[in-house]
Amino acid sequence: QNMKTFNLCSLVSLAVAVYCVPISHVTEQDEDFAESYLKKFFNLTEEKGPSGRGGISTVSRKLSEMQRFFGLHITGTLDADTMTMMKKPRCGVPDTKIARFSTFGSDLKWEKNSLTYRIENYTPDMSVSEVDDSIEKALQVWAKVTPLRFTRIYSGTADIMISFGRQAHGDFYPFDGPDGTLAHAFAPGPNIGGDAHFDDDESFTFHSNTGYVLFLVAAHEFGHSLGLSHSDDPGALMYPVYSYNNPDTFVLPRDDVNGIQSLYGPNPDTDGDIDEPEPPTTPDACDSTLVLDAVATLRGEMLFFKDNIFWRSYPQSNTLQQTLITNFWPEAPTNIDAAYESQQSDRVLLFKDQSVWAFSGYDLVRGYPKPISSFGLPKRLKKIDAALYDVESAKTLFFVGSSYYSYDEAKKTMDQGFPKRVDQTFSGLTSKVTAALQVKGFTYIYSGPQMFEYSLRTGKLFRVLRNNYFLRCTNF
Ligand SMILES: [Ca+2]
Ligand SMILES: [Ca+2]
Ligand SMILES: [Ca+2]
Ligand SMILES: [Zn+2]
Ligand SMILES: [Zn+2]
Repeated sequence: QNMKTFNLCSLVSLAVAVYCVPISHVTEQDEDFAESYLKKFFNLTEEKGPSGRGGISTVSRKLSEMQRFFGLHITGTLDADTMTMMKKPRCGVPDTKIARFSTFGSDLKWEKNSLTYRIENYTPDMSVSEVDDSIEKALQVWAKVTPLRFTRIYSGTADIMISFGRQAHGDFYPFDGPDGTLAHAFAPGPNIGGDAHFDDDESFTFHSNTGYVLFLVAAHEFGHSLGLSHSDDPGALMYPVYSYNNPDTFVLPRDDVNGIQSLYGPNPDTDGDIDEPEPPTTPDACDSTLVLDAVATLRGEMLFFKDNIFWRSYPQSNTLQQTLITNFWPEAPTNIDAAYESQQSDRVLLFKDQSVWAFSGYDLVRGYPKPISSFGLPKRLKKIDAALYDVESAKTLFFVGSSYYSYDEAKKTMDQGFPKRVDQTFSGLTSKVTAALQVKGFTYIYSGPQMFEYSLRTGKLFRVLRNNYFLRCTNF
C-alpha cells in the first residue's frame, strides 16, 4: 500500500522539511490529503503558481497557520507530526482564528434564550432512546452554564434541526465517509443556522470508547449552533479534534464556559449549587506553583506531563507544543505517576498506579500495559513517584517515597543493594521526588513546585529552580 517509514527525515515533496521526527508513516497520497485538509479547514484556495502547480508558498503559509493553531512545531512543511494531526477525527467546521475560546462574532448569537430543537432522523448505531438521551444531555451541557433553555419539538422547523446523513446530504459540505469529519454545525441564524449534521458513516456510541460518543460530538457541535467557533485549548470541548471522555463524568471545561458566557452570560438559576463540580482548567505552563506529574525525554525532545495534557519542547526552536495525552497516545492513561525514555529500546514508558505502558512512536507496544512488578519492583508497591533514565550507566532509577530502586536496562533486572535512601545520593533532598529528568548531563529532581539541578556522579547540587524552568513560559 505504498507505505514509507518516516525515518530520521525522509521528506514529503510539498516542501523541504527542516525538522522531523522518526515516529510516523506517510503515504504517497498524503500530499493530496494535506491540500484538501487545508482547503476545508484553513481556507486554502486554488492559486496557480508559476510552475502551474498549486502555489508552494500558499500551501506553506497555510501549513504554518495550521501548525500554529494546533501548537505544532511551525515548519511550514508537511512533517510527520502535522500529518498525524491532520488524520485525527475531527469536526467539519473550519479553524478560523487562533485563540482560546472564540466566537463567530457577537452578532452571531441567538437573540432569545428559549430555543427549539428537533431530531429529524436517527443513526442505526444506537437505539432511539440512546440518541434522544445523548442529544438532550449535550444541550444541557450548555443550558447549565447559561440562561439558554431548550425545548424539543416533533414537527415543523426548530431553531436547531438535528440530522444524520452521509456524503452529500443537502448542504454544500458533503461528508467524507468513515473517520475524518465526524459532524458539522452552523452558526446561529435563520433556516440552516444553528442546525447540526452528523456523518452517519461513523459508528456512534452511547458510552463506549470504541466508536465516537454521540454525546461528546453533539455537545461540541451545539457549541457552534450557539455561536462558538474552535478553541486552541487542547482541553476545551471546542477543540476541533475528537478525544474520548467519559460521558457520565463529563464537566464542561472552563475555556468553553468562558466562551459561551461571553455571549449569553451565566445561568441565573444556579444559586449556591455547591454540588456542581468546578469546570476543569487546562494546566498553565506559566504557573510558578506548577507541580508536574512526570517528565521524560523523547528522541531529543522533552515531555512534561500534567493531568490530561503534556507539553513537548523542541530543542531546535523556542516552540512548545501542548497536547492532550490521549490525542498523542489514545491508549495512554492520564494523570500519570512517572515516565521515562528507555533509549535502549527506543520507547517511552508511562506509569500509573500498578501498571506501566510502553510506546514506540505513537504505538502501544504489544503486551502492554504490564504490572510494574514485571520490572522486579516489589508486588506490594501501589505506585512509583518518578523514574529517571541515566544515560551514562543505562540504568533507570525508580523513586518511591524517600527511597529509590535501580534497574539495569541491558540486563533487564533490578540491581542488588536497593532500595537506597534518596538523600544518600542526592544531598539535601529529603522531600518526596515528584518527577525526574536528565538533560545534557545534568540530573533534574523535581520535588513539589521546586526542581533541583544535580550532578548524578558527584551528588553535587548546583541550582534550585521551578517546575516550569524548561517550559519557556515567556515564549508560549
Ligand atoms: Ca435552524
Ligand atoms: Ca467522516
Ligand atoms: Ca510523579
Ligand atoms: Zn467544531
Ligand atoms: Zn451538513
